[in-house]
Amino acid sequence: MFKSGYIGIIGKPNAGKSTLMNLVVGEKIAISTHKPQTTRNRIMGIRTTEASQFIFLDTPGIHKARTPLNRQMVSTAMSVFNDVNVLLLLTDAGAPIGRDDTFILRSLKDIPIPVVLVINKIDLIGKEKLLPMIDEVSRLHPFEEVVPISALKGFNVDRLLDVIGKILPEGPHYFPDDMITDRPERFLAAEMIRERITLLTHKEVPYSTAVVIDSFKEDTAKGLLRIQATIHVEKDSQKGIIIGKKGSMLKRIGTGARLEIERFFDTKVYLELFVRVQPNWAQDSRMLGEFGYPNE
Ligand SMILES: Nc1nc2c(ncn2[C@@H]2O[C@H](COP(=O)(O)OP(=O)(O)O)[C@@H](O)[C@H]2O)c(=O)[nH]1
Ligand SMILES: [Mg+2]
Repeated sequence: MFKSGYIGIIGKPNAGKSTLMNLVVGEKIAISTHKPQTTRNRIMGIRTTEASQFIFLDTPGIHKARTPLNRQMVSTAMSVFNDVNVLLLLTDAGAPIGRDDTFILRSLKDIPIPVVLVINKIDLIGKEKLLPMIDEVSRLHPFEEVVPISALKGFNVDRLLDVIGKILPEGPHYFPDDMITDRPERFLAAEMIRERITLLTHKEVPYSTAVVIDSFKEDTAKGLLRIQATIHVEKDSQKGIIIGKKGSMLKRIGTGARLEIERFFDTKVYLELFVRVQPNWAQDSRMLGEFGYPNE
């Protein structure tokens, strides 16, 4: 009997959703950093084995959002409620159940989909804290199961996969067995550039940045991939930060992203980056769509 279906990964920002998805898919397809709100789109990750095909949907964090970009991200996350066989709600064992978790639980109240509560980051807490925590959170919702894991260390993730396998129905191979994501290569490349910017810059800069791939071409004669991308920021001062003294920051961003893209695509890469000021793009719904954040 072949089991297959869709699994939505939801939770507050920074709970470890993208880390979990990358682990189960076996490739880094969703970028993940220590800064909240790194994931902006819904990203599919497919895990196919002899007995099953699990189709995971990684989502932006759900929280009380104020800005248009953040509201868009939350509505993207919540849109998976309608399309999945099971939801994994990730919480962070290192942080108390807070406002964002309560907000998510309230929005799950009338949803007739099985929810598995995944207590992530158990490597951060002692064993003596885990049992009372499981006891406490089990009361918050009629969860199908409560599974403590560490996505970072890979603890107990096999158990989570077993639980998912039990819930999913018998089904077809929805996707080819070697497919790991629905996102095109240019999207992944843009995300790797954005990840580098998120890691290397501070304060509002990562949140004011969007990366658009202008050209993505395989040069078969030279055996390399030529990528041109524009980094959009909202202000001149941010452009200055991204470029850095004599271009030093842009160089670090470019080198870091290039190495990551080369590793992923297993080819030499020639990466050219441009920086452009696009005032208020994160407030502008037309621009959000153009930059790859449409209403999903
Ligand atoms: N200690 C610990 N850190 C984790 C674990 N899972 C994720 N993280 C870290 O938490 C941060 C946020 O992870 P990410 O996957 O981007 O969270 P997301 O916003 O929910 O997608 C990153 O710095 C991860 O390395 C875990 O199991 N243990
Ligand atoms: Mg994420």
